[in-house]
Amino acid sequence: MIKEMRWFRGFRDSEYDNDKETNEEKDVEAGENDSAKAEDDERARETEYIDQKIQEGKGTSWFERLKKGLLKSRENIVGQISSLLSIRKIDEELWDDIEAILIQADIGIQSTMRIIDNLKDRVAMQKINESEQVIELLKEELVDILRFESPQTLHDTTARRVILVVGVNGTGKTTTIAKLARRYVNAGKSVLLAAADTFRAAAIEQLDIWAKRLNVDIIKHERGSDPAAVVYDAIHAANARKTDILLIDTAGRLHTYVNLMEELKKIKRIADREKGNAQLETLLVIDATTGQNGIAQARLFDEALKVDGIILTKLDGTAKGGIVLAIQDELKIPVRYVGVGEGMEDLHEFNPKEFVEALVG
Ligand SMILES: Nc1nc2c(ncn2[C@@H]2O[C@H](COP(=O)(O)OP(=O)(O)OP(=O)(O)O)[C@@H](O)[C@H]2O)c(=O)[nH]1
Ligand SMILES: [Mg+2]
Repeated sequence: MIKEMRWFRGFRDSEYDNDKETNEEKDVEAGENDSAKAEDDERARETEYIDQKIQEGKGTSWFERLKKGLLKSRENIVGQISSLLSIRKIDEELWDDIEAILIQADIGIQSTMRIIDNLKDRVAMQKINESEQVIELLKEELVDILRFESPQTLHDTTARRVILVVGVNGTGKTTTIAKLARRYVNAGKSVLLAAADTFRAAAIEQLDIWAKRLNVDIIKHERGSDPAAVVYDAIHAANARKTDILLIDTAGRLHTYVNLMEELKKIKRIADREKGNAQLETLLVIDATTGQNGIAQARLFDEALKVDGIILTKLDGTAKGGIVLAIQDELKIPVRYVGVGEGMEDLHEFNPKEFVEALVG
């Protein structure tokens, strides 16, 4: 995978490092850029990679895929707690050990404390002395923490929607947009994509290949153009065509963090002003493998942009799937989707009960 994406990464790095380039290096690069064939080859490779992602995971049930994606976390949390419970009686030391397991699975101190307190109360009240029964109670507590009432409007599926997808670079914004676009197309909705990551030419190109593969339209401008102008055009196109879903891809990195936030705020202002009768949602993509750092990111994005929901990607790459609980409990922002793999089928609408079942069931 990493190999196939090298062109995009290489392109990114050369763009980021533009300021540092010497003239000599620029000449060399100009020579390389002249080679249209090389670019065609890279585009063909990226297209092949995308086609592979579309095929991946087909044929297995979504629950099996979710379970498989959460395997590392499952082994980490359930494996450890079950083996503890099978050999130990319920005492203070056992609670301390369960607490330590939950904290190291990134469930967060606040959530863990609450879970342990509730478990202790219930065990005392129900006079439970079989340690195996504790795991059932634990499941219920986990579901309870994850059950989060999101604003009603977000579930109004009949409204046209403008979905602004934000997040730091590499978290999975563009590929998640592709996954969402595909879901909406399969559900019979009309979809339009907006390439508002104008910082990198490769970002526009990547979204463009996805659009072709998914057979949806895309609004794009030149690299370096104002992303708010792309959003303005895309929203007007969506309004005129009465498009059900407009998905906006944004940059994850600019020269500075402040620039990025100012750019995103501007995009959001324009989107809000021009959206007509569509609903505007801001979804933040977080990479689960970044652990508690993802929570810090979410705080900053929420402060600047007021985030409506979170998409947590790469849960398949971590044993600390407990981060879902920490996010939802500490930030009070609903997790809307979870990503458990690179395949097109690996994005799941977040359902607490199913998630806990897949995690500790
Ligand atoms: N394992 C795994 N990989 C994922 C998941 N979601 C996305 N990825 C991968 O993460 C990498 C980065 O994804 P992108 O969609 O390009 O990320 P981005 O946020 O658009 O990145 P920038 O455009 O640089 O800001 C790709 O290789 C994706 O296939 C997931 O749920 N699991
Ligand atoms: Mg991207």
